[in-house]
Amino acid sequence: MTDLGIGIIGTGVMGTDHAARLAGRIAGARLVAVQDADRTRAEAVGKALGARVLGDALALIDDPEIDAILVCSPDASHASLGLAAIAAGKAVLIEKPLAASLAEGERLVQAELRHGRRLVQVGFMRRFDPGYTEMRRSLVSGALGAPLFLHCRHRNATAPDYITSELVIASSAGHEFDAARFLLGEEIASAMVISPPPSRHAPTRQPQLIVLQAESGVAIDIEVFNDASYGYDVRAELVCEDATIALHPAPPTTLRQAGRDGPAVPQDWRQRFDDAYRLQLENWIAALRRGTPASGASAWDGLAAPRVTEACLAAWLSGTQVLVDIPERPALYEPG
Ligand code: ISE
Repeated sequence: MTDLGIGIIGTGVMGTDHAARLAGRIAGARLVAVQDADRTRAEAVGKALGARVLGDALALIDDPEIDAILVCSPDASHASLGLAAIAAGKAVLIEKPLAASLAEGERLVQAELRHGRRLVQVGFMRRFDPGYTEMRRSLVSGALGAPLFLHCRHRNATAPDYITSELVIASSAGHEFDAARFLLGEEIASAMVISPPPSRHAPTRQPQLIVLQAESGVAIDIEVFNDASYGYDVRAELVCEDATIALHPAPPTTLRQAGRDGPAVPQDWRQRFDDAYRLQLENWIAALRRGTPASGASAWDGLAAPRVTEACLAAWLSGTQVLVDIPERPALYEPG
């Protein structure tokens, strides 16, 4: 079977990262073309990796040499590009978020339902991180007993100025909402939010402490702190009746510096989740080649995160606990 032709829309931080991975390390696929609103940026990636550079995202989707598309462009374009990929009958992996708003995400899900076959995967890469998958596997095995608490920490060293207190929830915490749904295998039922004062490093945005309750009653607390200075630090501990299990990212090096000895802390998510991004792409390509639905987050999962976000934002503004709207899951999105 010939390699799948892949096109990447958006050659910013994530598009460039995926392009390098696809061009070098993923069997069964080849990077055919890239596109970016900033042509110079696209040309730099295309030239370095031997891919064609196209001027228009829709032309890339319709290109006969391209079998599947990676969408890494700004959030506001995700839904329309996803719709165009569905209309062309091509598989598409959309970097999170699925869409910039709940309404746009719903349109995408409706289009996929009308198409009748799953074409959309959302880039919630943590579902492929060896730590998270092992936590899920242990829980499902029954060895831990029933889950009671899930403690999550999400710290960025720093964040761009456009990240507001709302985006701390909508953008950063979105990964935690999906990770909690993935680990527990159930929906989130309610949300509360408490905000400590801003750090002096970013006086205009508040870190957030989010407390969720899953449908079964499992209590989930999430610290999201985008200005932690020291590095990128994602933690999770699942406390169950008979045992607890926690992520233990093993950095490949130990740093001895300034009188201290310890594991180095990654500076951003590309380093921390390098394995997860690679495994996500490998699984996506392998599923497409087999002709089976991809095993990553579906468009339905992509829509669940903004539903939890919506409840969190209402809870934040009102200072109360808010229920999450959980519609019935269509058969197309039942776990396989
Ligand atoms: C960013 O968009 C991501 O997806 C990162 O994984 C997350 O850590 C960061 O906070 C987000 O802004």
